[in-house]
Amino acid sequence: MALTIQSAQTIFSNTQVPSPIPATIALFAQLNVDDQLAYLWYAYTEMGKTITPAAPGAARLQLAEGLLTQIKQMSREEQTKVMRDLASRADTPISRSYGFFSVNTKLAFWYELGELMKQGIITPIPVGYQMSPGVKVVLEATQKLDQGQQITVLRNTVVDMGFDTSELGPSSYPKADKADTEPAFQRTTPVISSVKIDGITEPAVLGYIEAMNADNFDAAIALFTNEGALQPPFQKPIVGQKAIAKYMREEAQGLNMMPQKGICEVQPDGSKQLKITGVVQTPWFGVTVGMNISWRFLINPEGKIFFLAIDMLASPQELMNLRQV
Ligand code: 45D
Repeated sequence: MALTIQSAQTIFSNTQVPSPIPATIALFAQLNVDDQLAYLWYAYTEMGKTITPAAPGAARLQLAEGLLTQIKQMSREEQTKVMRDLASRADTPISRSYGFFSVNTKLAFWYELGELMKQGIITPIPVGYQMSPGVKVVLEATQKLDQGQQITVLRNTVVDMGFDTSELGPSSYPKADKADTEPAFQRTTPVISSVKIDGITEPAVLGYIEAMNADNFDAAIALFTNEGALQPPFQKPIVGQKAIAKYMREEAQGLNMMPQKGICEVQPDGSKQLKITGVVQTPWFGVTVGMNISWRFLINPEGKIFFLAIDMLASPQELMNLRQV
C-alpha cells in the first residue's frame, strides 16, 4: 500500500496529549484589540522577570527598520493605531509590509518596539485603556504554561498579526523579506556531532538531528523523499523538498535539538514509524528555555523520510510517555 500524508499524520496519535497552547491562543483571540495588545505587554513584561529574548542582530533589524523609523516619527495616537491595525490584521500599507516579513523579522520588529516601549518612546497601551476581565483570564491561563509553551504563545500571536499576504504573491511587495535574505542566527551552543538517542539507531533520524544541529539544511532535506512532508507544530504539512528547504532556512536556523529517547515500530511493508521525545532550544532564548517536543517520523522501506511531524508536548511528563496514554 502506498504511503499517504493523510495516513502518516495519524501515526502514534494514540500517544498524543492535546497541548494547552491552542486553547490559550483561542482565549486570546476572543479579546478585543486593545485587550490583546495589553495582554501581550503584560505577558511579555511578566515573562521578562525570568527570561528575555536575545537582541536581534543588526542585519535582521535592518529588515524591519523602515517600518520602525516611520512608527517612531508618529504621534502617540498614530502609534496606537498602527498597533491596533497589526493586531486586527487590517489592510493598511504598514500592516501589509509586516505581513511580508518572515517569522523572525516579525519577532525582531516587536522586540524593538518592546525596547522603545520600555524607554517610553512608544506607548504600550492605548491612552485611557481600561482592562476587561478577559485579559486576566488569559494571563492566568498563560501563567499555568511552562516557559517553552509561553514563548510559543507569544510567537504564534506575533506571526498571526498583520495583513494576511499569503494570497497576494511575492511580486506585490518589492523588498520581500524571504528565505534568500534571511540573516543567520549565531549558534550559542557547540554542536554535538555523534547523536545518541535511547532506543533509536535509524540512520535517517540520527542524520537528520546531526544535520539540523549544524544548520546543514541541504543534508537534512536530502534525507527526505522528493515528495516528503514536514509538519511543524500546529501547522499543515509542508510538502516537497523545495518547500521544506525554504521553510527550514526561514524558521529552523540556530535550533539546538536534544532528542532523548524513542521507539521504532517496523511495519509489514518495511516502512518504520518512530516517535522520539526531547528538548529543543531556540536561538531567541538560548539555553534558558527548553521546549518539550516530539518528532514523529515515517521512514519508507528505502530508509528515506516520507513524513516528519513536530509536536509540542503538553507536559514534561510526556517526555517519558512514548506508549499509549
Ligand atoms: O503586541 O525538527 C510587546 C521545526 C507588546 C523544524 C510585544 C522544529 C506589544 C523541524 C511586548 C512589544 C522548526 C519545525 C507585542 C523542529 C505586542 C524540527 C512583543 C521546531 C507582540 C524541532 C513581544 C522548532 C515579543 C521549534 C517581542 C519548536 C515576543 C521552535 C517575542 C520554537 C517572542 C521556537 C519570541 C519558538 C518568541 C520561539 C522571541 C517558540 C520566540 C519563540
